[in-house]
Amino acid sequence: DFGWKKYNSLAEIEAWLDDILARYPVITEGFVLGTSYEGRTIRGLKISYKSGNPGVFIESNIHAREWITSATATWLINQFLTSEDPLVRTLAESHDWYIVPVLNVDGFVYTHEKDRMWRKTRQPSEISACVGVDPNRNYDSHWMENGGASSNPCAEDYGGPHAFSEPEIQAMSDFVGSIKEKLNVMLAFHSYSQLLLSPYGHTKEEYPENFDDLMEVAKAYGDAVEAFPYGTVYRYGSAAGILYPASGATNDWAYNEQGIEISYTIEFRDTGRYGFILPPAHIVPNAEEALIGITALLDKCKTLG
Ligand code: 0X9
Ligand code: ZN
Repeated sequence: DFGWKKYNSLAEIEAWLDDILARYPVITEGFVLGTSYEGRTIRGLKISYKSGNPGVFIESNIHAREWITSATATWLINQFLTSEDPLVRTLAESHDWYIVPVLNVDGFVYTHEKDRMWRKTRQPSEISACVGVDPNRNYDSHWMENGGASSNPCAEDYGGPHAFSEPEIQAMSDFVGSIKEKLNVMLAFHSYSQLLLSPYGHTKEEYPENFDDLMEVAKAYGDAVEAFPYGTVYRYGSAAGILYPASGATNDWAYNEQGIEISYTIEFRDTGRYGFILPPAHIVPNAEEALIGITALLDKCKTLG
């Protein structure tokens, strides 16, 4: 059964979502992003205490093996609904939250049932025996440019036969596109490395026009997390600048094509000791850090012009 002392299956997460929707029928609303290649429904939860709040979109578990992301996303949902801490209440009630705990549903199920280290989607290739596309290279934003993705279907960063070839990513595009006027912030949850990555992913020769703001906001997240009891250190910079070129990723697409000016990839714990196989004892501490960091990030956003 569902909890944060262990990692949960997709069925457990969905049953818990149903329970939340039944318990908080006024504040929460379920939404359907779309249908995966294997026919699963991709579900999201909207939390809104009052209309007209700035919107924050959280995309989680686009990479199948990054289980800490959905564990953290569900913990945040629970805090936004149940916390009695006034700072958390203020955060929860002053934003409209759109949260997709598991975007890559097919891959996620595959990591539970067949291969714990699976990353990609599960759509077969027409030109290869290798299965799946890197969904975080499949958005139509500088797709396949500058060596930021592979054209080899067997590669872990295969960009796909064309942009939006993956139904999960097309669904994200349709849904986010339909609410983009309401969205101020896009956060894409990943693991691991403890990083906040801004646009751009496709080049380090150019930087976004609001890069100084993006770094100030990222610093606020990092400082808040480091000051928190565990002293966990996050580094920050542009994705191509401090990590590697990656084109067609969620936060770059949100920034470049949807005009969402505050847009990050967040790489959670750890820095490599356990990597993707992060022990469940890290779930709550990691999620606490995400809550502290997101609070600081959104507070800093309010001070920007
Ligand atoms: O390579 C990725 O997709 C992300 N790292 S991960 O280890 N979780 O796979 C980083 C993506 C950041 N790049 C851009 N935002 N472009
Ligand atoms: Zn990832």
